[in-house]
Amino acid sequence: MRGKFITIEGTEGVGKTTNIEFIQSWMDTKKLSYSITREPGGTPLAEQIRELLLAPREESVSSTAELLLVFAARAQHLNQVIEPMLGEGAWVLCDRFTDATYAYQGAGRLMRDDLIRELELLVQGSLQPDLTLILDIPVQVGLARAGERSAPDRFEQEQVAFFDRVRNRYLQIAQDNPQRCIVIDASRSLEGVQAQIAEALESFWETV
Ligand code: T5A
Repeated sequence: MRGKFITIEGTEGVGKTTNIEFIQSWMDTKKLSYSITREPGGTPLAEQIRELLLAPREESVSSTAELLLVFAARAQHLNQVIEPMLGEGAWVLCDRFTDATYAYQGAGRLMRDDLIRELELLVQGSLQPDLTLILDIPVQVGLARAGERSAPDRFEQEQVAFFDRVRNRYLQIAQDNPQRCIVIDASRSLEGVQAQIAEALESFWETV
């Protein structure tokens, strides 16, 4: 049987990395075979593209170049990791996927949705996540959390208005895809966030 594809999304510093460990322990209790990966990245080539995308630089990066790099990394990741794992029956937990492109390149960079949609079709065909957890938090809180952890990458150097657009797009995506997306209130304590995630996972499990 084909594996399930779970993605975790949200604005900067929302707690994706922190909560992936929690989801991993849930998958362990269910005795699932799984792979944990991330975007951009997940293969040696895609990780190199990630470095290109995240490195702060003097040169201004064209939004089109950024969009194509994101999808180039995704094409490689799908081909080398996601599709083979799902085909073998393993679950795949991915830190960000195409919703991030609609949020960051679409709403953030103001790239046209129809262009993103064309690239989405080219790169992933009809493949969509089975479950997407969207961690939601006021932008300033997330940026403060991320700032305490490490120096800002190229995206984290953007203005608050950029991240407000990103956050609103994520909420819109959740509204448009209620069968796939669950919004988690990530402003609560870690225990509070994880209780919501556990509930979402258990509800999903009942449908598997
Ligand atoms: N990107 C990506 C695009 O533009 N287009 C795309 O298509 C894709 C796929 C890199 C960037 O790439 C862009 C978007 C991104 O800018 P990333 O590394 O996944 O993607 O993004 P980041 O958001 O930068 O990831 P971070 O690692 O910064 O944030 P996390 O993982 O959401 O947050 P985390 O878990 O590291 O937590 C941050 C801090 O908060 C604390 C943690 O301990 C940590 O110190 N924390 C909490 N504190 C209090 N209460 C809680 N509930 C907490 N939860 C976590």
